[in-house]
Amino acid sequence: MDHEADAFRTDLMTITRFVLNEQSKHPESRGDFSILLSHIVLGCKFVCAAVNKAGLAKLIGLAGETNVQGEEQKKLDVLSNEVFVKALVSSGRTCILVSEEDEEAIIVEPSKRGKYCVVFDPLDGSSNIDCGVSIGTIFGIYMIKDAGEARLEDVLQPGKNMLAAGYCMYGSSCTLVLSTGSGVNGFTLDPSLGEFILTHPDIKIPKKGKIYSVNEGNAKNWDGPTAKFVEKCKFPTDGSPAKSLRYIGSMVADVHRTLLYGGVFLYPADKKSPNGKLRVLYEVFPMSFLMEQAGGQSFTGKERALDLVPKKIHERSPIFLGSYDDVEEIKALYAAEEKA
Ligand code: AFP
Repeated sequence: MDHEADAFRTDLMTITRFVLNEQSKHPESRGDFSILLSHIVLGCKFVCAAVNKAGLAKLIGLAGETNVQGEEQKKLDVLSNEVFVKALVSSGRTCILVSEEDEEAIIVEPSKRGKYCVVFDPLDGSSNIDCGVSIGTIFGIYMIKDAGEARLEDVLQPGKNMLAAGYCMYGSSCTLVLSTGSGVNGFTLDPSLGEFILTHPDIKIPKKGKIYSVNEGNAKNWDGPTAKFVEKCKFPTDGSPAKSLRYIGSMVADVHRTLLYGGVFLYPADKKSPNGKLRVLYEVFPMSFLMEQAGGQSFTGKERALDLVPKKIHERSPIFLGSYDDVEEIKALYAAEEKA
């Protein structure tokens, strides 16, 4: 990269410009999707600012307690949820919202309704907040089947029906990764401009990776194929070098690294949690959508993750996602077990 030229770059591809360019490829488009996305981007900027201030907030009072002004402080995940729900409803483009924070789906009142359903985790990895580890927002977007009526079935669709998916990572920088179904692009927030700028165009995951990412503390409860795969990562029998282990415990950060460097992220089923831990609608589907769009794969241990049809909005599923060849190995181990 020519850093000198970069320092003086004046022709910036902002996320708004990028989305409008995409929109112009569809002359029939009325701009509804661009408007929805601009509201999601606003939510991400708001949460980014709140996360950056989280350490500072401790000086004036702990989350959930009262600060020196006597005001009740909201926990960051509760605050993030409120921010996204309000941003999405006020876009006038949504009809059903499913949030990790809310037991029930939110059906938007008719006067504010649009044709999109948004499933999201407003602040995933929130148990990491207090130690400053990267956390993020994950989202997926569906279109409603019948514009006249909003029903729960509109969000209980397989992930392959999603129109778009993405995440925003609040880390050393704030990065928004998005796919609208034709590749994956990454944008970094320039704090001086308050704009997300295209910094990672057309992300492609390496075909095979050198990293595996899993909570090994659950190993004693794993099934055979998962245990065999991890064993192969550490003690390969084909002459290839052993893989490195990297696990942050914050899905957005673990998946972001996997997308850029390659390798595999797994949250398998185990004896204690036969459906794994991660939620289908707002963790498994959006991340699987991005992986496939970047040339990788995503598998549940039984099927392609995006083919799964959820029956409940907060359903969980095991997940293995990442570099094409690595996931192919996991699929072969499950196929062999089924045969045996
Ligand atoms: P929290 O939101 O409770 O921190 O959970 C984060 C998460 O859902 C996901 O981001 C991680 O990949 C996963 O859980 C980590 O789970 P383990 O702590 O069981 O490894």
